[in-house]
Amino acid sequence: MQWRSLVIGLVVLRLSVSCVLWLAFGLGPNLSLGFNFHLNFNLHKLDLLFREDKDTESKDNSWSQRIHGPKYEETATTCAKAGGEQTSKKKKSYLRLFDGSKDEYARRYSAFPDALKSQMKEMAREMFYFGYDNYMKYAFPEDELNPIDCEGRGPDVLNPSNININDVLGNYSLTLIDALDTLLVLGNVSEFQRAVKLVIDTVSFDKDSTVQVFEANIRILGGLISAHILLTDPKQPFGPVSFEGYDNELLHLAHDLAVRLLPAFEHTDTGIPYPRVNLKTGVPPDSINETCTAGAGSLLVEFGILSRLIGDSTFEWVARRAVRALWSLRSNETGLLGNVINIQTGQWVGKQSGLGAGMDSFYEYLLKSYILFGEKEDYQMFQAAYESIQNHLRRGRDSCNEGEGDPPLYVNVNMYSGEIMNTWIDSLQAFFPGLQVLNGDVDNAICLHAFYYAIWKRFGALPERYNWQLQAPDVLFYPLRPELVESTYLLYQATKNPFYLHVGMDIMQSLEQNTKVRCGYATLHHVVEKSKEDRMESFFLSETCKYLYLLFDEDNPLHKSGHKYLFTTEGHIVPIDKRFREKQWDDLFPCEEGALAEPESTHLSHPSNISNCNRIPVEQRFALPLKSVYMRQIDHMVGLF
Ligand code: DMJ
Repeated sequence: MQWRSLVIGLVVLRLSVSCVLWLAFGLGPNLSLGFNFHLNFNLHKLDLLFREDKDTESKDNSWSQRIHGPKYEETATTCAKAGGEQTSKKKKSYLRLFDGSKDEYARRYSAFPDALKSQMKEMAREMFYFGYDNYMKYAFPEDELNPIDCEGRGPDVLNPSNININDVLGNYSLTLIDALDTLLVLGNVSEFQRAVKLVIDTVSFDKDSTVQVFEANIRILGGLISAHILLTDPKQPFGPVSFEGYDNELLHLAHDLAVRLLPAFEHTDTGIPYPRVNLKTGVPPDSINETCTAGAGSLLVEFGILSRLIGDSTFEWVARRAVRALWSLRSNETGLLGNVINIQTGQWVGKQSGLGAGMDSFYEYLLKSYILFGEKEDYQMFQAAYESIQNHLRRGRDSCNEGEGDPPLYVNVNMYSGEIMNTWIDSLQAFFPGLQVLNGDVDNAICLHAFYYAIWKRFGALPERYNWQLQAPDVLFYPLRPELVESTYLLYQATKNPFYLHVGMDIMQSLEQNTKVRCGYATLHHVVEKSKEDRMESFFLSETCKYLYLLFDEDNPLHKSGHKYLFTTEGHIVPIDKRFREKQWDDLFPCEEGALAEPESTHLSHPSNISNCNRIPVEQRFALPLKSVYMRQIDHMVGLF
């Protein structure tokens, strides 16, 4: 009986809403119960009805216009007629229709009590230890924890072609190495020391494991060098971390691994490395000649630090040569790179240019290498790449917090023509707002982050691919990735806006609710149904938990010690230290010009650092980072209401 009343009530309500819209704008018949598509469709009708200047607005800044293609055109004609009278009477924007509700957002997000912050910090700490302790109990020395069956997981030896597993798991206690510096961030010096000793005593790279060079570099090499640097830092900002008898073993292990990765850089005509090596035997004879841009071009931070620590330029040289080779193959027309390349011919096999899978950390390491090593060519490449991204990938209104039109979004385009190739964005792209913060572009960072946060709110996770045209996931899994919380943390550092603490809390609560299982946190197999896979990737402890904890721990030595740190793409912390800016060798490429010719003026405008937050207008630091009207617009566009 109650159900029936409820259903009848809903139908009546729906019909009333339709009637009102029908009378006002002629929209009634389109407002169906399957509202995701239609609401979006209606948004464009509203947009057209109230657009101030249809001709100038309809230039190429509206990505949602592309959703509907020819249908949009037809609608545009009809609506332009229908709305002509109203627009001539009074110029309006559909955004105003949302204005009435702005307080709802301000109420929800504009404060975050200290007590809640402490509670969230504790929750993040417990989250880490639930995963870490269970890994140590049930899985170590294997690579990963299967959190549902409470078992360890190593490489899939029975199925060598299972690259989803074998690219990452090398039979080298991956999760422990990846988690080392998180232990220090959490202030657990004794467990850090115990873990370091375990690594020294048990890990060997003399294994018949074929791993991806990129994954071994960011997770293992990065984990080892970060732990080594923190251990040997004379200032000991994380407490008395060093211990008697430590004889640079982590650095030796890192060096040993890097030497085993070097064959990837041999016998390649372009200098772009092979994607995989066998740690014992080198590049497998049946290796493919194709690799992705991120895989080949994101080795410079770890390889460069290693070179500078041990005084051997080889590692930095091969990594830099790969970056230069990729860079030289960018399109002359757009300045964009593709996502997959043939390492012998230099031909682009994948011509898609985007910010997510296959490309993400390539951009990230151009800027981070510059921040760390101070090499001008890295910054020049980054700035040129950023300009091409803004010119060819970015759609939507010009300013995040001003004006009309769709929210800014970065789409996947053909590297040569700049034409949109598909209508999805992926979960990896959520790292980009964090990089924009490092580059001082907080405005764009705020908007892109808000879009991903809206998707998170809708599913309680980020689907691996989200189709903005269909307002639905294209690829449904979520393997506990850190990118959104990473950007949330960096935006909080830049703005100190309590909004980002709420985002962090939301993320943590959904992780607890949707991914916690018997012995850890599990990959979501299906973000809608919330079914799970028995896998906890190592980056959950090295990144997701670390960024969550740091978000709520304002007094962490990382923030308060007076030293500056950089996060590698795997979230490993490295001090920005003058010793990494000093090379013990001459120019690596003495006979060649730089990757870019020297600019006329050698003056470079530097990326912002943390003190830049003082330059953010006060209202942006303490009110909502994004006006309510735009937040609501984004929520609407991802189908949240
Ligand atoms: C991490 O291993 C790194 O952040 C990498 O750059 C890409 N993404 C995964 C986690 O999602």
